[in-house]
Amino acid sequence: MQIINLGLSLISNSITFFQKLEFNMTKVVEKVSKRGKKEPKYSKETYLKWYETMLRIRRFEEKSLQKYGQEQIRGFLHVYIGQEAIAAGLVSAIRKEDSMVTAYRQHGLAISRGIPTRKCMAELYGKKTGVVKGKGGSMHFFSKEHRFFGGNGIVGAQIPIGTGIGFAEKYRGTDLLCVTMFGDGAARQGALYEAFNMAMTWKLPVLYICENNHYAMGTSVERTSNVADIYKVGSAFDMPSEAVDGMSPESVHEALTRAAEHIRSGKGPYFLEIKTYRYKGHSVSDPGTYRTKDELKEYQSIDPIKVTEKKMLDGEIATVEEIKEIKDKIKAEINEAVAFAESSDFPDGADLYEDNYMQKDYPFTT
Ligand SMILES: Cc1ncc(C[n+]2csc(CCOP(=O)(O)OP(=O)(O)O)c2C)c(N)n1
Ligand SMILES: [Mg+2]
Repeated sequence: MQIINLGLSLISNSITFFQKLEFNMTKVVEKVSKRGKKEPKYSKETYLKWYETMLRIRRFEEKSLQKYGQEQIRGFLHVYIGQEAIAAGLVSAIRKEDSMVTAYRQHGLAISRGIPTRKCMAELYGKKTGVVKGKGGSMHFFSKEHRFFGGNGIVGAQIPIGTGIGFAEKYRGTDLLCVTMFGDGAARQGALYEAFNMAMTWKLPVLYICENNHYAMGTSVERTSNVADIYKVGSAFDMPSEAVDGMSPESVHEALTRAAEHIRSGKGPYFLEIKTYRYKGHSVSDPGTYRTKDELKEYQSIDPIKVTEKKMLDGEIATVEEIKEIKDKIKAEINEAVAFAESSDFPDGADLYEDNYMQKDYPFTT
């Protein structure tokens, strides 16, 4: 009986051994066939989220440029085209409850916070269904619900505002932070130096981000200071500071995650200089004579949307069909946003007296 049992156990062990061997062989073959392909660093969901965010912003702004050309949209229009990888990284690395404040080049950031494109488009059209009821336009989006505090036309004005929001979070004892964004031109403003000093002294939860797109209107970074590496400015305050590749959502995400962790642990502010590039002019009226076509082409060859799309296809993260589905969805969304804006009404004259400090129950002072 014992001999029979021993025999049976030997047979069953050998089967398991061969099953295991076969399984391992399959794995080896898979590995060999995938050799040369880089394993994706992040999940499919993350790549798709980045791609969709960037594409939504790009298509929204292309459409707004077109509608500006047709005189449907008036006033100022500063587009974010080329800088979208920053907005993508912010979506994955920053909490919805965190707040954000920025300058006038804001459509992409507002969309990344979750403000619906139809409300943004209606705002560009000056309609009462816009994100600030048609009273702000392109430069002055605001949404308490999305913790988006604007939208500022005065270069650098938002830096002390973001510092103040950070102060409020610390005072209330939350673990939230305020993402305070500004351009390379704004980095030369005196307000930045005062704000950095206070934020470090009081260890405020502020994530300062300089979106260095190389130009302040037509003036290059090199012409505004002998310190062309703007992140170095933080060292005057002993603020942790880094330069980041702003053409890659991965790099942006990683730097933001590192910075946010530092801030949330109570250690105070963090400064990231995110190096990026704007493909269009400063605003719609800019002929762009201060830069060469080759420089523009160089950055267009590393367009974050194209690169991410290629990466997803080459790495078999997403199929051609899945990408087409996203493209179609966004196209329909942006067309719907335009239809919504065009069919909405302009504000009434009497609306001028609402949503300002004259109102008794003004909702944004508490
Ligand atoms: C205090 C102040 N000075 C000057 C201007 C005019 N102005 C508007 S945008 C701009 C350039 C700012 O460049 P940057 O901070 O790099 O932002 P970007 O436009 O590149 O996003 C200037 C000088 C202004 N709006 N406010
Ligand atoms: Mg700039």
